[in-house]
Amino acid sequence: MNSAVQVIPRGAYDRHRAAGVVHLGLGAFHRCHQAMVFEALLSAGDLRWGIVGVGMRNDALVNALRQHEGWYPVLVEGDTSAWHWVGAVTQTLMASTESGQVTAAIAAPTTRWLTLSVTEKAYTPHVAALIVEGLTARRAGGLPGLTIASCDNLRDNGDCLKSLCLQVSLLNPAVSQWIVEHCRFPNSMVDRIVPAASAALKAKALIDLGTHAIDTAISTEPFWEWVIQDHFQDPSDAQVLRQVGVQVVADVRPFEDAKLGLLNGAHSAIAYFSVLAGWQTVDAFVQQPVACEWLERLMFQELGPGLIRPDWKAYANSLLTRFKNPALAHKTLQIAGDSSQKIPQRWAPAIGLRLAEGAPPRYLALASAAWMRYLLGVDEHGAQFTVQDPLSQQLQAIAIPARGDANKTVQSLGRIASIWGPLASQDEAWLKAVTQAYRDLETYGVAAAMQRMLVIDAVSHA
Ligand code: CS2
Repeated sequence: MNSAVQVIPRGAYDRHRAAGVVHLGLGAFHRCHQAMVFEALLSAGDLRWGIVGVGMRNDALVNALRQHEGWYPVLVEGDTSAWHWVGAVTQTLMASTESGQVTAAIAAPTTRWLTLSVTEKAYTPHVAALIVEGLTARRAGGLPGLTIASCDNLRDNGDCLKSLCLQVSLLNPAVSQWIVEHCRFPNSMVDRIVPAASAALKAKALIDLGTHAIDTAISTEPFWEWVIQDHFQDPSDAQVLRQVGVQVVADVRPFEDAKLGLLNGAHSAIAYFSVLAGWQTVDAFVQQPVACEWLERLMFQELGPGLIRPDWKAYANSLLTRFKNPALAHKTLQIAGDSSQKIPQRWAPAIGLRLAEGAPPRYLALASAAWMRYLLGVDEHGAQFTVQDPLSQQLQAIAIPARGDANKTVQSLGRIASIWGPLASQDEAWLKAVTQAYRDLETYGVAAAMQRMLVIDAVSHA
């Protein structure tokens, strides 16, 4: 078929011999991030990075991948576009029906790494139990421990996973001790924007590659970053990963804080405003001069200062460029999901920092008010949408009866300490700023409330 889009040929490595990694969570992000890093290692001849991909929820995807023996195409879209075939996922399993095989895969002699991208809300004893079952079998088989790497947007994601596994193994102290002695849980920062596959992408896959590519195609941006703590069960992996562009560092914190605050923090703000205003994609938000200027202020005045990633300003500028990539068509409603799990990671630290300096952050107050307004599940034009969140029922049961009452809304939603942190949820000046912001949103609407804020700032700095 004729196509202007380049198609990179498939890697020529022996997939039947490729093994070494079990990955939990076969979502779009994993397939465009870590799996492509491991694909590079496999293509360079190191066969220890073949992946047993475990679908945690999406059985349809697992079935689709199976039909193509795990192969799937990734469209990398920037100034130029190219399809890359990825074959690193050599085997697929479903956690729901094949947990015994998952345990066996974790306990296989060839397995060296166990990785996860299961989203923030899935860090539960249930997932840890699956891991610990596999590790118990490894120990019983006299096998070495594993590097167990979380690839989710959580602060201290490796430490968090480790403590969850140790909690679950408490009843079996010998296993607990074995995990501590033999396994390593590096913290990491992962970054690549990967929207859910759209109908438009499926159409491109059909035209460029043929029908067999439709169900598994996925697209992403050229940029990616994986910064991981130098803390591996096999220390020589550090050098191996560096060869394909992974940054292996002693301390991930500066990178993690910058990414969660600037990228994810900005994303969440973009998402709630956009869902309310009816802007469907991230690029639709940043293409508007007022919204883009407002976002820059949020990033440079409130989310950025205090970060210790040395190049955070350059990173913030590069994010604005990434957000403008129109090819991604990254849906704002998708990003808005799971807000109760995301806000504590993304906004709460910056709010706390600014409050400690003595002034409630005004841009974050408007974003927080937008989140509260978003929980009503209806946009500024009266169109309804679904609030996807593990706590949606509880949150909407607070938000909906308080509709139209800014004070009641903020006094109830703003005091949830698990979302805002113990300080902000008790800080009267902050709650007052959010209440005022909520009134502004109700009175003027999203676009005019942003513009008003910019004008007031310009006048007060004149
Ligand atoms: C986004 C992230 O959906 C979201 O909440 O903020 O998935 C974001 O695209 C990635 O973390 C980028 O690395």
